[in-house]
Amino acid sequence: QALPPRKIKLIGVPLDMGASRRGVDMGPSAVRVAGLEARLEALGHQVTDGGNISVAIAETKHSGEQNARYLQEITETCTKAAGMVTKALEQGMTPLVIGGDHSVAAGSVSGVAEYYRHQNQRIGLLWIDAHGDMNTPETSPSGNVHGMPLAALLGLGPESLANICGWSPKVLPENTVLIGVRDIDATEKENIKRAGVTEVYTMRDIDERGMRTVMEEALRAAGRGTAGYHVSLDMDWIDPEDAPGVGTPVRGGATYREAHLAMEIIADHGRMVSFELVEVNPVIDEHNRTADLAVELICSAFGKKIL
Ligand code: NNH
Ligand code: MN
Ligand code: MN
Ligand code: MN
Repeated sequence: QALPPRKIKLIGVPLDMGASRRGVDMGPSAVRVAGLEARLEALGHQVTDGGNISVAIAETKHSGEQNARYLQEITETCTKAAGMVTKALEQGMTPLVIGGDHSVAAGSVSGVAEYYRHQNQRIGLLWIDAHGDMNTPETSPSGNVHGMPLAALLGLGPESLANICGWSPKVLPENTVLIGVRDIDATEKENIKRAGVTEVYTMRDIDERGMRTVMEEALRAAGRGTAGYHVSLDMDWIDPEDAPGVGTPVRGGATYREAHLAMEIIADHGRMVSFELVEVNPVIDEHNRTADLAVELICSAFGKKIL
């Protein structure tokens, strides 16, 4: 049903220091409990669960600078995640990273970019999120690092995150696409401009032009001149009606079907090189339904078809 079959390396990252609401550290467990491995294998893929990366417990650490709390611990975790992602790709496997808060993306995307850099290729990036995650410590209204990973990947900072694997930037603005945004901080807007990211599809664009058109354009931009693209899916992209178990719910998100359609289109194009799903918060979920939806969407992205 899902052709061609892939070897998938599952990497759990129980990180919640990047967010102020606690509980996303339980995300990897909730997504496993929802049957991730078995359901991917039912599609014909071969899944190897690499377990969870060891992550510091917030209570055992000092938060450090208030404009980027736990930056040091987060950088350490992201560095480990990057290494595991690069290694999975070297072994011919497709990395599937489960967070954890979205700051992990600074590591996973770095790991993918590092692998392709050795082949003189670059990658594209689909950032699917209610938020832009384009803050720097200077512009962040919250000091939460999960609002900064995309800025790091584009080379705006924070510096320690931007320089994972020893180089920066990991993606070019023309291959970076924001999809589904509806909550951008005023100062963050400037950063998006400053970074040169023009491929921004807001919820309004999806409303007016439809998910199919938006995704076709998005995939074209992410794929232009690249080896393929990494998909970074923040579950708060989806409307809280369907995904209540997220740290920062924002009304007016993608519907259940729009979300599946986006993933189905990604699968049809066949150019996704790695996938990550973040911000599932079991503490405020309802009977694990956000994690169940997460597994469904991953299956659609890995080729599950209705018929
Ligand atoms: N923009 C806000 C901040 O930087 C919120 C970020 N929260 C997210 N991002 N969940 O995806 O603090
Ligand atoms: Mn297995
Ligand atoms: Mn995010
Ligand atoms: Mn978000």
